[in-house]
Amino acid sequence: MAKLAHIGLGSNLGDRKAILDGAVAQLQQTPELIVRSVSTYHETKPVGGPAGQGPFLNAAAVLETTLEPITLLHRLQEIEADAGRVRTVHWGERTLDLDVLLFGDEIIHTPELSVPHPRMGVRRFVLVPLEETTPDARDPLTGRSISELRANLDRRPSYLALKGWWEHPEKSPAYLRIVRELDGIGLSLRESLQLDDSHDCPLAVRFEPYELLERMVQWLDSRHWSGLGDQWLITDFSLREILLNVASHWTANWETQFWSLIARWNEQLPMPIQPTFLVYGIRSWGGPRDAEYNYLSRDLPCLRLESKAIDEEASEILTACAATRT
Ligand code: PH2
Ligand code: MG
Ligand code: MG
Repeated sequence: MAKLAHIGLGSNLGDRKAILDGAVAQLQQTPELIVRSVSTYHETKPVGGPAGQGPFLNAAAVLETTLEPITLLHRLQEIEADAGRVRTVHWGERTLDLDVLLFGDEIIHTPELSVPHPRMGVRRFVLVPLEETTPDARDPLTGRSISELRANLDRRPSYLALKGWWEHPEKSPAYLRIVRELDGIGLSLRESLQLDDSHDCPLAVRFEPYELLERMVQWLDSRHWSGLGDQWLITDFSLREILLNVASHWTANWETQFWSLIARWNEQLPMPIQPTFLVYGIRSWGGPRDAEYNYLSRDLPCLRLESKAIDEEASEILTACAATRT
């Protein structure tokens, strides 16, 4: 059975237009697939990677194919190699980059291939061309359409939620670096609740859930932040994470409690701003708490970190923030 695959194309070296045209022609010559549509080519500033790279031409294409996802990936790699791509520097300049963005509604996590593409929800240079070809295609991770994901990046203020960072004092320098380099507004849970670092008393013991909820919703009330313009708001927690933390402490039946809190909040409190995206550590991949993480993230675009060192994490996050604007 043929499926629809969405791919991203990029080039920032050589005759970029001819290279993208050539890649599309090679796709068209592949027997097991039909090129349904190709977006226009968008010139974009390079995001991440070494300094001094030239601008990219980015595009998206919709393919109908009977190939398995991994076989499609290998075919894309052959086309990249034909265009003279040499894989030396990670995120370095490339004559041609072809990425599988979506493959039907499949969710694939293997060492070789992750679909949906792990960073597509935070990348304007991916979503804008993709929206031209298929605005209604759905990202199976968030359930959001491509148009919704793109519109999410246009919302202001931009809001970066660093899930669970407040519990890890060793992440504090990275948090401060992110706030500083984004020239954003930081909202730290410990400071806001005046928790002192010395004792780790669970939040649920110190605060009645509804009181905590009310405070947090007030901090994140979009009316406070409407004047931020293009500045980022950064929190070292996510609202849902704290609610879940508190609710699961108060009752074994935390799921019901969680949703009744949300229902009360919808009735009585102003709507807090939703994160533009949420950041997870790599340890959440396939780990024992995966179900809980998926539950928390649900419809939110997420960045799952690949870095091992905390300082690299900060760079990875800053790159993702830049990609939302580019
Ligand atoms: N691809 C990257 C890293 N940075 N920046 C732009 N503008 N366009 C890209 O396609 C791109 C990038 C990694 O694949
Ligand atoms: Mg890429
Ligand atoms: Mg690639």
